[in-house]
Order: sequence, then C-alpha cells, then structure tokens
Amino acid sequence: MKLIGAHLSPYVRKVATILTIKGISYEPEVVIPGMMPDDFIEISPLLKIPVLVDGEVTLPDSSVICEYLNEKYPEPATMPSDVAERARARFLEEYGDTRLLEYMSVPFIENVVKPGLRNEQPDEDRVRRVVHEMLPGALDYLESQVPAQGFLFGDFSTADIALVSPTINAGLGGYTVDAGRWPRYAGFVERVKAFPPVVAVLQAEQEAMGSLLG
Ligand SMILES: N[C@@H](CCC(=O)N[C@@H](CS)C(=O)NCC(=O)O)C(=O)O
Repeated sequence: MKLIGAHLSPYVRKVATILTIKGISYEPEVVIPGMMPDDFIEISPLLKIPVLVDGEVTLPDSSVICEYLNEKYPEPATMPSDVAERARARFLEEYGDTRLLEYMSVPFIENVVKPGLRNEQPDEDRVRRVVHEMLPGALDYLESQVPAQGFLFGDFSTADIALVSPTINAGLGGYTVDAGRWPRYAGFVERVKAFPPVVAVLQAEQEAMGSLLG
C-alpha cells in the first residue's frame, strides 16, 4: 500500500490515522502541493493530495479513501455501524475537511509555510481576522457537536480525526483553542491527539518534518 502526499497535510494525516488504526502498513511517497509531477493528473484529476495505491486500486480524495479502507478492511471499524450515526459522521468529516480547515489552515500557512518554505513574511492581520472573526462561529458549532468525554460515536471514527486534524495544523502555526470559551472542543482535541494511532502518526510527521517544525 502506498500513501502519496505531504506529511503535514491534514487530509494525508486523516488517511494515515485510519491506516494505522487498521494496522495496515504503508509506504509514504512525498508529493507536495505546487510541485506535483506532470503526470500526477492521471491519478489525481483534481490535482490534490492524498492518493492511495492499494495494488490495482488507485484512489484520490481522503474521504473516498477512508471509506474504501473501512469497507475493504472492516476491522476495526472506523465508521459507526448505525446508519443515522454514519450519516452524521460523514457530515462532520465534511465540516472538518472544508469549513474548519479553511480557517485553521491560515495560522499554519502564514506562520509555518510562508516563513519556513517560501521565505515570505506572515500576514499577521490575516491570522488575527480569521482567528477573531471567522473561527469563533465554527468553534461554537463544534462545541455543540463534540462529546464532553470520549469520541463522537464511542469508538474512534474518521469524523474524530477530521474534526481535529486541521486544528493540529493551526497549533503548529501557534494557535491554541481557548479552553475557557470552548471547553468541550478543547478537551476533545487533546483526547484525539492522545489516541495512540494519532500519536504514532504525529511522531512520524515530526521525524519527517523536524527541521520545518523546529
Ligand atoms: N477533498 C480533498 C481535498 C485535498 C486537498 O485539498 N489537498 C490539498 C493539500 S492539504 C492539496 O492537494 N492542494 C493542492 C491544490 O489545491 O493545488 C481530500 O479530502 O483529499
């Protein structure tokens, strides 16, 4: 099995977490956004990472990949068994992948990617605007969705990592969730980060990206 992507991508991290939970060993192959090989479009028509290669099967899109992995390798399950819960898990996964990531990527891009990879100055006003004006609404919503204890649907699911992976990137860019204002979500983030498969994935990222992460 091959996981094509870049180590700090929240979407790649989501897939790496699911592979790790299922005990599937995989070989990471680095493809960095903006520096994709010319023929990458043949395996990723939207020109995005990650892409999974499982024998004859090549799949783009982290949500499609996670669903494929859960159907092909069902144990341990990484989606709830109840139909309605599974639908809710899919929406929460989508929320993490889109709205939450849109906001949480800003501290990461401005404070990690720009100075570390592009030799550019961070736009601190942009970070302040997103953190103070846009992110609070998203965090209010998540505060109403996540549990006070444990994970969203009992056993760890794809939705759990999808709702935390973007926040891990923001953390690398110096952002911390205010636990006074959003205690449930702040606690949930810490529980997901402490889940052993997530710890292992973050450790591998740290080893691969040590110089960028300082
Ligand atoms: N819906 C896709 C989104 C993937 C995505 O946006 N990946 C980013 C990297 S974190 C990317 O490849 N960006 C390249 C670009 O937009 O040019 C998924 O879940 O895999």
